[in-house]
Amino acid sequence: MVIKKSPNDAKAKLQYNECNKIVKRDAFLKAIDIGDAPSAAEGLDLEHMIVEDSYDGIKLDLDSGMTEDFIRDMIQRFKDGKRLHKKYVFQIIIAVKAMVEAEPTMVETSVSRSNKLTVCGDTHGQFFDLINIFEINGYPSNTHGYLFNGDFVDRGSWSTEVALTLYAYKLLYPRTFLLNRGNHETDDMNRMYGFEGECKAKYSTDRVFKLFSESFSALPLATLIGQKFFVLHGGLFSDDDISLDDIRKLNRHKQRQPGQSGLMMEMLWTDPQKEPGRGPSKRGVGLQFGPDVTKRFCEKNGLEAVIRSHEVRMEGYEVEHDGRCITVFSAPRYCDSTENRGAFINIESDYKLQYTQFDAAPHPDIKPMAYAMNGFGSMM
Ligand SMILES: [Mn+2]
Repeated sequence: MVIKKSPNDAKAKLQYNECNKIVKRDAFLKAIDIGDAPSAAEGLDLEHMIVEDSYDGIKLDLDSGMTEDFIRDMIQRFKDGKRLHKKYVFQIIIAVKAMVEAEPTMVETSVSRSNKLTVCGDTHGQFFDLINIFEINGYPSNTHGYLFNGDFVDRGSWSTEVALTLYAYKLLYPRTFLLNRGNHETDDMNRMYGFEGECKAKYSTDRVFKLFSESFSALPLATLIGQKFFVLHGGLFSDDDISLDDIRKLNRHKQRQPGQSGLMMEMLWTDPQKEPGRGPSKRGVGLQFGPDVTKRFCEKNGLEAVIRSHEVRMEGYEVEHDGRCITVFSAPRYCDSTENRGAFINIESDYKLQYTQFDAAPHPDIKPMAYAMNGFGSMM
C-alpha cells in the first residue's frame, strides 16, 4: 500500500490515516513474525543463578570455554537419568544460538588431509543411539568433524539430552561440528511430537523450550562439503531455477518458522520420488522431486550428489536417482517400532562416501513421545 502525498479533503484524509495505521500494524506484525519479539533470554539473570554445592556434576565456566571433561560428565549424567543444572542448560543454548546465528544459511566446508567429516541423519531424541555412533565411529574432535542433518529432537524421549550433547560439542568445536536445521526444529512439530513437553517435564520451566526454539530458528539450513555434496534435511525445490547462490543469499533470519511454502519450507520438507518430474507430497507439506530434477540441479551447480535425511530407510541409508540423491537416517529401530538400521557417512579428503550401518543400542524403558502433550504420549 503506497500513498504518495497527504490528500486535502477530510474523507480522503481519514482514509489516508487508516491506511497508515494498517501499514504500521502490518510492520508491527511482521516484526513479531521475524522474531523481533523479546528473547526468552531477557530478564534471565544467569550471573546470579547459583549452582548449589549439592549439585554433583562438573561445574562449567563458559567464559573460559566448553571443555571435553564437562561434556563427558554430562553424557554420563544423561546415561544415569540425571539432568544438567538449569543454569548450564540456559548458558549452552544461548551461546549456541549466538554462534549459529552468525553462520551463513549454507555453511561451506571442506575436508583436509588426515581429517574426517561424518554426516548423520535424523537422531530424533534417541540419545543412546547417538552415543553409540560416537562409540563406533569416534567422538568429535578438531580433526574429526560431524554434521548432524536436522531432526535431533521429537519422537524419542531423550530429545533434550540429544540437543544438549550436540550443542555442547558445537561450543567445543565450532568449526568442525556442524548442525543443519530439520523440519522438527520448529514450534509446530515440537508441540505435537514431544519436545516442548519434554523440556517442561525435565526442566520445569517454559523458558528452556523457548530458548531452544529461538536457537533452532537460527540454525543453518544446508552445508556444502568440498563443493561436491549439498547436504540439507529435506531435499530439492519446486523450481529448477533455484541454485546454490539462491541458498547462499537466502536470509533465513527473516522468518522464524518455515511455514507452508517458500524456499525454507522446501529445504526442510521435500522428498525424492522414483518417477521423473515433481509430484505431490505424501506428507501434505512440500513436494516430491524426481531423478531428472536431481540431475539438473547437480549438473547446474557442479555437484556430485545431494545428501538428505528426513525419511526412514530400512538399511539406514539409500542411494537413489542414479547415485545423485542419498538419504541417510541415523535413528535405528525408529520409535522403537520400525525394524530399520541406522547409518552415517564418513568423508575423508578423497571425498569418497563411506557408509557405516549400525543397529539400535539398548535404552531404559521409556516409550517414545512419553512427554507429548497432545494425546500421542502418556501425558494425554
Ligand atoms: Mn524430517
